[in-house]
Amino acid sequence: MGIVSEGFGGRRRSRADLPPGQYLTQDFPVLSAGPTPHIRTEHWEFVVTSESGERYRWDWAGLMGLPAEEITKDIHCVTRWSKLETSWKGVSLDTLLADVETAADFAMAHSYGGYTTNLPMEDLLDGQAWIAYEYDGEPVDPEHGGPARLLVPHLYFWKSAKWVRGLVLSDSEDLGFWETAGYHEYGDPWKEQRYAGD
Ligand SMILES: Nc1nc2c(c(=O)[nH]1)N[C@H]1C(S)=C(S)[C@@H](COP(=O)(O)O)O[C@H]1N2
Ligand SMILES: [Mo]
Repeated sequence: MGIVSEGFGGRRRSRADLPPGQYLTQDFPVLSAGPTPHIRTEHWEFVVTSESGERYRWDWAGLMGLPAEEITKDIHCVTRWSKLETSWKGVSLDTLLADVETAADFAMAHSYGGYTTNLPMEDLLDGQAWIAYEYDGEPVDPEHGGPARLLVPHLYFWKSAKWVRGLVLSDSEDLGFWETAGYHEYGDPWKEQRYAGD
């Protein structure tokens, strides 16, 4: 496999589809900062906490009852691998946040296992972010964040919190796990925002 790949849809993809400093991979690497939590869907919940402290909660049945979307997007890890046209199914954050009363500018995603990552609210809306529960037509593997992960493919993939369990909305920006460790607070792969100050 060279720098040109057919992709799943047959559309010809080229180096122009790769952000600077990235290389293409066909496999799906696993990058986890700790052990893989195994969460049964009976115990799974997703909680959005607004800046006023109001909580909005979905259990697995609630998530399954929401309109789902098929998503095909390129993903870019800050360790420099990119994978083109990955296929997911999930619920858009537009759908989940539709009835959440908030004027917050920032969100912190929290995961089972303790991982966190910060995102501007505007990057979670307008068809840019999903809670994904299928990958390639199958339930998301636990090591890839199943039963459900955040998917925010326009930012470096560390923003796509695996085993996501909630969002805490806030007027001010806090830093998550990798952002506290020196990674960029925003993480735009096209601007190569890998580390703080890039
Ligand atoms: N909860 C959690 N989410 C996480 C991570 C993690 O360590 N824990 N790693 C991040 C990083 S750095 C990347 S590149 C992607 C990797 O997802 P994958 O293992 O499915 O390839 O998950 C992101 N989300
Ligand atoms: Mo990553």
